Amino acid sequence: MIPSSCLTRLASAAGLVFVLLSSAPPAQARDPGSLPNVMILATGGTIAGTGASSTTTVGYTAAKVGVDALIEAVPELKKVANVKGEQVFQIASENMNDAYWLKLAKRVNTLLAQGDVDGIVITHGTDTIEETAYFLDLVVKSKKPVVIVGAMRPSTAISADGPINLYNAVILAGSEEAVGKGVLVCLNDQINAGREVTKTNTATLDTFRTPELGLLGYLQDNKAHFYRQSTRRNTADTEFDVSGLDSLPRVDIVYGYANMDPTALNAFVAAGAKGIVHAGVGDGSLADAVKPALIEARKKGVLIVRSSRVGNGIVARNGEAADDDLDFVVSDTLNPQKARILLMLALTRTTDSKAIQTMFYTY
Ligand code: DAS
Repeated sequence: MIPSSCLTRLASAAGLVFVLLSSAPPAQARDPGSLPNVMILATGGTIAGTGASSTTTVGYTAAKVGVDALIEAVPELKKVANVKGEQVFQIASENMNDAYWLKLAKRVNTLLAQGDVDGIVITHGTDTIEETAYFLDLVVKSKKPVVIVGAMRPSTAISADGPINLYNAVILAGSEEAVGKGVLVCLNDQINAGREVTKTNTATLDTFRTPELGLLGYLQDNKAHFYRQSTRRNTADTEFDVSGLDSLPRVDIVYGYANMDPTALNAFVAAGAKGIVHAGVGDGSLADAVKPALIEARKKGVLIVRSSRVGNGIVARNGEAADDDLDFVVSDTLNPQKARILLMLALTRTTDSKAIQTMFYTY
C-alpha cells in the first residue's frame, strides 16, 4: 500500500511532467516566410457554437462565434501558417442550401486562384459537412487543399474539440501532402475524403467515418499522414462549373421503406423536381407500389437515380430493376444525399441519362 504522502508526491510529479509535456511547443516554429498562407472561411455550426454552461454538449446554440474569435482561441495557428479569416455566412448547417453552396464555391475558387493563398479551411456545421464537402469536391477548380472542419462540442464546453480540429485542419490545408487529394474533411485527428465521408453518430467526437472504403489518413503530431486517396475525378479535373450559376436544378430524395406509396414522389414531381434520387431498400429495390409512378416521372423527363438507404456497397445497374429498359441511372456507391448532389450538377450539363450514368461511374 503506497502511503498517501507518497501518492501526493507522485501526483505532483506527474502533474509537473504533464505541465512540461503540455507546454512543449506545438510545432517547430519556422520563420514566417516559410509558413503556408491559409484562408479560414467560416460558415457557422457547433464549432462556432456556445452552450449555457461548460457542461452543455447538446442543446447549445450553433453559429454564434465569429471567425476572428475562432482564430484568436487558437494562438498556436500562427506557428503553423499565416492565417486570415473571413465570415462567408453564419448558419447552423441544417439550414444549408443551394444559394449558400454557390456563394461558398465561388469564394473558394476566387481565393484559390490567388497566388498568395496556399490552401483553404472551411469551418462548418457537422450536420451537412458531408454534402458541402462533396459539392465542393465537384466544383472547386484547383488542386490546392480545401479542408472542411467542424466540431461536435460547442466552443464553451469542457474539452471542446473545435480548437484542436481547427489547428489540425490548418496544418492539413497548408501541407504539400494534401495537394491534389480532393476536398477533405478533418475532425478527430482523421482525414476523410469528401466523396465518401458521412456522419455516423448524432453526438460523439468520432462521428465522421468512411465505413467501408476507409479514411485517407491521420493528422498526428502536427503532420498529415496519408495512406490512400480517392480514385475518382474531383476538383481541378471536374467538368462542372458553377461560376455562372445563380441556382441549381431541383432534385429530391424519396426514402424507401416497407408499405411506402408514391405520394411523396408525386408531390416532388408536381413541385418541379428535375431529378429524383430513390433511396431504395437493399440494392436500390423498387416497391411495386412506387414503380409505376417512377416510370411515369421518367416519361415526363425527370431523371431517376436508383440509390440505396443501406449506406454502403454498389447499387448495380440492371440488378433490382431493368435500368436499361426504364432509362434509370444507378448511384454506384454514392449514398442518397451525395447522389443528389452529383445529379444536381449533372443536370446543369445534360439531361442525357447515359452521359449522367457515366458521371456516376467517374466522380
Ligand atoms: N446543428 C449542427 C450544425 O450546424 C451543429 C453542428 O454539429 O455543427 O450542423
